[in-house]
Amino acid sequence: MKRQWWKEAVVYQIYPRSFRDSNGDGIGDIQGIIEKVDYLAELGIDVVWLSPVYESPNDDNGYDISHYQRIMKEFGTMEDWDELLDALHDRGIRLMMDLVVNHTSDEHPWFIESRSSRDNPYRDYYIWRDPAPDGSEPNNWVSFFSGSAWEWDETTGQYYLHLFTKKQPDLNWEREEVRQQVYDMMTWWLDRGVDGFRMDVINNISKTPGLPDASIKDPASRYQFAAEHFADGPRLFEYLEEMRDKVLRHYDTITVGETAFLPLSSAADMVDEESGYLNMVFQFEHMAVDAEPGTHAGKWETRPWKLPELKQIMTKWDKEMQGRGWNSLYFNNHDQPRQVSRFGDDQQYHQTSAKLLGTFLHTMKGTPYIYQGEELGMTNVEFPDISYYRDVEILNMYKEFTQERGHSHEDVMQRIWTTGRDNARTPVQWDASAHAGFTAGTPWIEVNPNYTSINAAAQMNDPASILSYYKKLIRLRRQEDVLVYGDYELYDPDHEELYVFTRTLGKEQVLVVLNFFAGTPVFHLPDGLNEAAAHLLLSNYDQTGASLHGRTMRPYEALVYKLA
Ligand code: TEU
Ligand code: CA
Repeated sequence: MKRQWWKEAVVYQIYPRSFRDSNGDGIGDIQGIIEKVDYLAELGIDVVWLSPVYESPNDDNGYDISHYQRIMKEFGTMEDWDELLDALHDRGIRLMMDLVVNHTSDEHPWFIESRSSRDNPYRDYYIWRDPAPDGSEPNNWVSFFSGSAWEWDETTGQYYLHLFTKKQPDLNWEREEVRQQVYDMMTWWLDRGVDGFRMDVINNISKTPGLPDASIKDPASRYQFAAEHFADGPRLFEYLEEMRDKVLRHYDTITVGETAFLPLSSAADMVDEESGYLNMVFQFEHMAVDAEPGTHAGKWETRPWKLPELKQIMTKWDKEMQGRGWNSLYFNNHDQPRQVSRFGDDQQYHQTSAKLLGTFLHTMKGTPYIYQGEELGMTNVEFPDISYYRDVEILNMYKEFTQERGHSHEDVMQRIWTTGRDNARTPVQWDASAHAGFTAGTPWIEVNPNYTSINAAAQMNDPASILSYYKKLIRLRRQEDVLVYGDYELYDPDHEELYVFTRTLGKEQVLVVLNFFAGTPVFHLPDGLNEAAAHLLLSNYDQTGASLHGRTMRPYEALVYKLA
């Protein structure tokens, strides 16, 4: 396993719309980020992953791009972007941009051309098909955001494919010119000084030829989830190899593919250090550990999750990558509910459980990703009505579930409170002033009412705060090579409350003991581990130095010990 800077890095994701508004229009912007680069430097992170800031009509908050080489006017100018890049680089922080090339906005010039006529040179930049004989959609694929994945276009009498909203038409990667346009755009950004890319749904770019119907998962619905036809397509690696050889290999980049539904073996091939194409991927198996499979509600149907299942998933991914590739480590991003609410306890054990989850993500083997506000223990939000919500996925699902599937308003609101993406998109809580110091204006989405108690200002100088603890975690990884490159070994896989593992690098060994719940189980030092020379590296509780073996754990207690 080669030593690489991106293996040693901690990445911080910024969702610019909700990070900090500098000009009072209620929308976060690049100047707002520039105001906070010292905060990021003090936190100690090494890379910023910046969600899309390109020109966009914001149907999906920037994941619908209408010009890849211009900055969205709400976020500022290209001069602002240059200033941000310099401000980050001056502090030794690298910048990873979001590459969204499975689809564009329907307001992109390419699509405007493509939809204008069947023989337009840009026609097959996108995926157009005749209607089925009865006039309905070309196949039965459902969109991620409710309804058919096809939209009828009257002008040319065909449908176009959109796995996401109808304002996000899928690009046709089979067209060589499309691929070359993407590679030219990537090169343009890399030559401007960008240090890497997070690649949005990058495994979706190759579809099953002929676009056949998906198998029936939800008999009550006309449309069926079709990941079998777009999550691991026949030309995916051909395209990524071309991207690697034409662009990536010429730069020292960090790359992470967002690869929901990509099988483990394909993911390992994708990130293989010798023969692969990207540094790492975001896998999603652990993001389904609390989902009730098999219902029409999919991710919106949740159930209590089981720790042994999480251990099994994380251990499987570690073993598959061992000696071959590398993993990302995350629980949060702009698409996921807040981890302290989902996997911790955002009431009685808010601070302790937030620190527990942070300890897990920063002592496992892989590159940790911190999502904005995670370092503050920001929580989910329960807005009283659908009118408070902004996310197109939520708004479409609310309509589908209440109008087409007969769910009550109360039932759907509960699902949105538990799982909705806007949980992660309420403005970052900087202080206890109006709108949490996010904006001097009216925020585009309401601030979580708990900002008066959960905010950066209240934690900045508190050594016991979640923020202070995250700084310690990041420093610990930097000082302990074993936490970056050490082999991971799981103990007691079936324990329902304790996650116990070691990291070993040569003679160095670290033991991590995590109590993921509020119970008080007794910890038994696994056979073969020796605590004689053990000393504490980090904990979310004060420690008395009592022996490890036979210790009664406290609620959400995290222990990180150097054994050798
Ligand atoms: O997400 C793709 C994706 O898999 C998510 O849509 C996820 O499946 C869904 O939110 C349910 O959890 C990427 C971006 O991260 C997301 O914000 C965009 O909406 C989407 O692609 C389209 O670009
Ligand atoms: Ca603004």
